[in-house]
Amino acid sequence: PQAVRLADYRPPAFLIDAVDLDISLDRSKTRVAARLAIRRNPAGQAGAPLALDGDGLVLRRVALDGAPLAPEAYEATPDSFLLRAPPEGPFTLEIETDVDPSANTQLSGLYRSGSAYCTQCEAEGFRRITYFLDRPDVLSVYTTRIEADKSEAPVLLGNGNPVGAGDLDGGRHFAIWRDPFPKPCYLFALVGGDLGHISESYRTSSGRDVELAIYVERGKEPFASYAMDSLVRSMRWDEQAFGREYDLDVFNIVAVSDFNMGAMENKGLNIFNDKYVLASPETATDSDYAGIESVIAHEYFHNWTGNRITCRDWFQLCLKEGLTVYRDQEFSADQRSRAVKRISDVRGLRAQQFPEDAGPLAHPVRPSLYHEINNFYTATVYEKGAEIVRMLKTLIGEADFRRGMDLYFARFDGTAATVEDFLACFAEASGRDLAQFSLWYEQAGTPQISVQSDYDAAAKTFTLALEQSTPPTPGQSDKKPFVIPLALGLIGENGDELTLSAAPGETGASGEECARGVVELSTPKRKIVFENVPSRPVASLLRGFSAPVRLAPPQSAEDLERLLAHDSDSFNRWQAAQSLALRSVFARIEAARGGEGADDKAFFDALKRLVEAGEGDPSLVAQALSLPSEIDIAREMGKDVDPDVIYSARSGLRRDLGRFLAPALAEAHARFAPQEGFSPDAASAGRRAMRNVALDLLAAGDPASGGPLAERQFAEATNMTDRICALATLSHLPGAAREDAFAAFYERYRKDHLVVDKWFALQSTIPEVETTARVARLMAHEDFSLANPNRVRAVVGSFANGNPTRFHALDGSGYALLERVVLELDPKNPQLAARLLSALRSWRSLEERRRKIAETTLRRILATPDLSADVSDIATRALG
Ligand code: HT7
Ligand code: ZN
Repeated sequence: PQAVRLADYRPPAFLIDAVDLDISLDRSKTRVAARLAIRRNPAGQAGAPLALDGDGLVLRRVALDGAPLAPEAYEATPDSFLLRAPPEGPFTLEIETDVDPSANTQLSGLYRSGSAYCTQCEAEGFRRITYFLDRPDVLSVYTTRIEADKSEAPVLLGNGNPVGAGDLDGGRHFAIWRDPFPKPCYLFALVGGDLGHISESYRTSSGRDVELAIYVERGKEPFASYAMDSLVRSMRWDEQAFGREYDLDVFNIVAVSDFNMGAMENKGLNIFNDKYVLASPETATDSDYAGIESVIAHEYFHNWTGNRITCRDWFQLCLKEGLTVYRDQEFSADQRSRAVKRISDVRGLRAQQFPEDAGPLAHPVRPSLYHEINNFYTATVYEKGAEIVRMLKTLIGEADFRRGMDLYFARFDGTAATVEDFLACFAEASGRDLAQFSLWYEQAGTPQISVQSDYDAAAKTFTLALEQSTPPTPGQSDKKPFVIPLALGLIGENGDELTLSAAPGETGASGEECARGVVELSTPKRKIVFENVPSRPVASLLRGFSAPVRLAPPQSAEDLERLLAHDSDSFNRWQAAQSLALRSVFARIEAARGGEGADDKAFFDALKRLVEAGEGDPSLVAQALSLPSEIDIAREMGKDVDPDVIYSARSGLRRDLGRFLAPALAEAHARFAPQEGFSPDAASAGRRAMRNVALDLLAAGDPASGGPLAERQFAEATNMTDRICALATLSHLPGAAREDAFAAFYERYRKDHLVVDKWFALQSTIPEVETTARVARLMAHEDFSLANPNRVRAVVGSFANGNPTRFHALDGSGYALLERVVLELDPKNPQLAARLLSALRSWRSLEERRRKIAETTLRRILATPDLSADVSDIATRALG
């Protein structure tokens, strides 16, 4: 496919003010009649023909201003429509196309999920329904008439408000929906099916009544109540935190089981992967509940950041996605423990975005070129995009940030905006020049910050010498310095927080920086001298992870222990535990090569004190005990990664820690036993997290006692979190008990596809040689289907992304399995195939033998005939 470049952006030559759709649903031949009110765009290229996008369409009829078009007046292929000489004035174009929803395995455009009809139009799916100017800067008002068999699809939903409905001859019926808010076609949606629903009335802060409904497979209605609760809380929060009210009379959510991503924010009609809607204590884990809350919020928040203000072009994707992720993260932080939420977001960023930024698929948060836009729904655009918004707020302060957001909403409502438009609002609100800040959108790569510290006991000064550098990334060899907000504090000898006092002169931090505890690093180097420091402090740097950077080199063990015990910043206390664990793993790796072994005594003692303290937030203690994953360790290593070496060093640490803490862990496991009744709230989830991390470490320390404890918990569990965590612990202990538990789990939940996904995923991540064969068996299981993305992700995605020793097996069997699935899936669902292939994005950081096999695999995939644009783009860039 052709490269698309940001620099080539031109306004559309035509605008489409109104779209009237008449869609007659049929399983294999759905008739789509579109009437488009078109006019030339005064800002567009004069005299241009009208070129509409299509994708696999069958044209039935076309008319201009009511008269059929002569064949020589236009040129139509399945993928394009050209009106050679459009009128100079406004005109109406009527186009009738046929589409086959049953044959749509890509899950883009109009397709069937189970027995329902549904759509997915972002990014370029609308062109698979009708010919159109399929670009986000063409905003139209839509009226949609949907017709279907009443028995097959008694529920007919569209965007906007319902304005009509009725019965027709032959058992058919119709519904008419009108959306008064101009929108790009990627926000179009319809649903038809025999669905159940729950509903609730919501009154906005200005007193408007909105009817909320969540549609699900019949019989699943009770499972949607947490999603509804999350929706109501999201709506209230957006009013309070951002002054944003909902704007239609109805808000509908539909859950479907076949969906390429998490959910979609179609105006007034969000369509969800049912994984992010359905929950009950018996079937959903605490992390499922948290996921539902955040995805419901995310899609709802798009109503303002994405829908009312949309993107001018797909290069601006972060404008809606980064900002909306930031908003959903803040929402969840307000609903739950802010510290735990931050830790979990940073874990996610480091696990997904850092490797992306360090490998061949690295791209700026706002890319300047793409071949396949579907491959740019990335952790960089979403998660790093959110970090940029958070940094902006840190830099300009809360009040100016809110003023900037208000200005953005006021100025760009109803338009398709750019990152420049967004930043200009904050520059205006704060009076600050954001030119250098905008580099965060333009330059890829994760900045490294190195720190030298020096305490002068005689002068009672403490000096920090900071330096930033950013490694080269594809197409960007030289990086300019970023503006980096560095939140910091100094921890004194007794663990007290020292007051920051800047030394006068050039090298001091400003009074304001000291007062806020945030210094700015905007040059390659900066030296900061603090005065009146009574004794050697430990610097607590990058508090709350105030910028998406790497800090190097790590501090000494003693400094980290001081931070773990005393830092007032919860994030950095957790970070200290992670850094100490990493030191231990690396020492163990060295020891295996004949070097000095790890001395973990002080670290283990510190963790023991945390577990025994029994006060504070158990979820924070659970986080401190959750060691860096094998993938975290590989990332820190950076090069010549051998997953087997990492696995055995990490297992050794878990074993030793489990043994050392055994009595405290056993006590915690008992202390946090389930209470009467189940609540998904953060406090209860924190208790469960602590209980389950204790169980897992106990079993790592002593399988002989931990195994039976896990078996008991598995059998007696009263909620899915406790049951699946027990099963996860058992999954690391080969033997009959484990296999019996898997069999019992399947028997119990075989009717619930979301729980069966967990059963598949857990087996795919067993770190044993036999697992690759097990995964092949799972793919032959009667419940496995390549047509269902959640199932494919559960089996193959979990294997490739969550089982490093097996996926990177030295005999190449893991890569061979991925290759086979990618190539089989590609003709059916290229978006999903491409995402799976991204598991190979860090192949260059592997040790030589694995690197060679990975490269050969990528080359073979790339040489396969008829590869989709999606997969060939990933393979090409991964090799590039
Ligand atoms: N904005 C939505 C993105 C999305 C999507 C993109 C490409 C292909 C399929 C898709 N489904 C949903 C989801 C979101 O970020 O809110
Ligand atoms: Zn989004």
